[in-house]
Amino acid sequence: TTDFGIKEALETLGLKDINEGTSTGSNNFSNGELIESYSPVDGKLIGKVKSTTKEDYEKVMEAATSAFKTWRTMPAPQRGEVVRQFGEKLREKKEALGKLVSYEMGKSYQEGLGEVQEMIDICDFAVGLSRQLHGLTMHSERPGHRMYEQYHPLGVVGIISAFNFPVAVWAWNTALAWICGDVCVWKPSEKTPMCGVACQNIAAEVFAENDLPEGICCLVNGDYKVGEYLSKDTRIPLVSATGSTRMGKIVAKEVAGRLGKSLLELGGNNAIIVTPDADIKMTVIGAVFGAVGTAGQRCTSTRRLIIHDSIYDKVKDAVVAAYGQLRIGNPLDENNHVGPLIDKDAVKMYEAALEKVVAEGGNIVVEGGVLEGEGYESGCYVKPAIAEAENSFEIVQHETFAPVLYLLKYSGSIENAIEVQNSVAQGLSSAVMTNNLREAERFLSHAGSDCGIANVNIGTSGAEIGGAFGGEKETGGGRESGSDAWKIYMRRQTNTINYTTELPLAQGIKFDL
Ligand code: UN1
Repeated sequence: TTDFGIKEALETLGLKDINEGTSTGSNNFSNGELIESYSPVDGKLIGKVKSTTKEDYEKVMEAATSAFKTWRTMPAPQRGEVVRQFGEKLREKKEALGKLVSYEMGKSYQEGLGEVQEMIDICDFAVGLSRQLHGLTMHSERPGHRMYEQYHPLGVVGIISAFNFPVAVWAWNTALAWICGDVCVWKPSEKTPMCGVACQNIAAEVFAENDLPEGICCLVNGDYKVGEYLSKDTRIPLVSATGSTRMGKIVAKEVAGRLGKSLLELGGNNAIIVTPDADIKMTVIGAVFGAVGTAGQRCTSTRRLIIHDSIYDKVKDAVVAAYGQLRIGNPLDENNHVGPLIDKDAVKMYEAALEKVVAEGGNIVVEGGVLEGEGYESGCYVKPAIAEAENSFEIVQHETFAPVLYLLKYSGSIENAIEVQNSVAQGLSSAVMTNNLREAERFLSHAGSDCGIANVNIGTSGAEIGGAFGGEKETGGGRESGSDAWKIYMRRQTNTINYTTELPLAQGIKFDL
């Protein structure tokens, strides 16, 4: 059997001696217990990474706060140049990093490459943006006065990211934070620690080549306890956290308690509305990729299909037929569509969801189950499943991070479907499949989808980095990556300058001395 070039990829990424728990990422001060990373692909140990103790963390913060003093004074376009070089390094290492993402996380190699492409894209975006960190100018009410606003670097940005996008979400945050003049301390998921060290190695190389302190880019490893160091630390003005709503609520409370800022990108419960005017072929592609891509472990994964009763059977049959074509297996083998779940705990949650939907009265139309035998030794491979359900079911209201798709029926006008779509606690991504202009515009209107992302004739996942990414309600309200998402990484300052020899007061107040 082939190892799909994993050994070579690890070498390219500087992860050779990782079995000793060597902290190869420079500026990784970690000396704590070893975190073992097992691949969900074949169950084998990939390597061990040292976790960060409280003492180690203090050293990291010293390095970060001191690096900020240099970095913040560098002109933004010069910081952009460093980010450009980082993007170039990512282009060189795209295959190796994409492979590691696939092997450590379990998504298909194509999706691993796609994730690294998102990193490259955000670097390009950030480079241009480094010349556009602009505020507004306003007309002063006082003669001979000028008023404007400017954006200044914020400081140390804490980043907590999830296993499902082990490298891209970090890059969305860091590329912007860096051009904004901030330094970053990153806690990757303890389920994908090797990806964290690999990224740290790539960034450290760039900072070293530019004679810049590596404290601009810091890595801390561990579970939620290390995340707590970040959320409690008053030296960290912004904590950006991606993951479960449960985690986000804890982080939000902690950060708000010290009046810090948080950027939250949490759970989704994303739906595609399929109206009588939908293109069925496109609907099937969008729905199936949305539901089974990344084995249903994207926060944008399609969880619910809300189908008009007049075409319900037709859509159901087409989607069920497409599921019959899915090949489940080693994600590094490009013939497979669906890889494993991240670990056995995730498998248990998947099984529990299927039991629950049946217990609540749902009807399974594509049988699930855990795969066994050759190629499935890790115990993490499951069959994508489909159940007919009601939106009010507790399990349908809940985000299960697995390939379980619920079919829901609506009748009458699109308003009824929008009502169902919005009747969940989460508000990340949504889509409508229709060729009817009125339906599409209603869906996008003020009375339409309540999500941060609303698409027409494409699925719920696979957002481009040029737009602001994030959602409402229990998704947390944060926006990452494109548009003006950069503003949260900076502090705004309003400046009023008087160029006369008088000192008139605002609001016409007289104060004669
Ligand atoms: C996530 O799952 O946390 O829209 C991010 C998408 C990707 C990002 C998903 N661009 O599916």
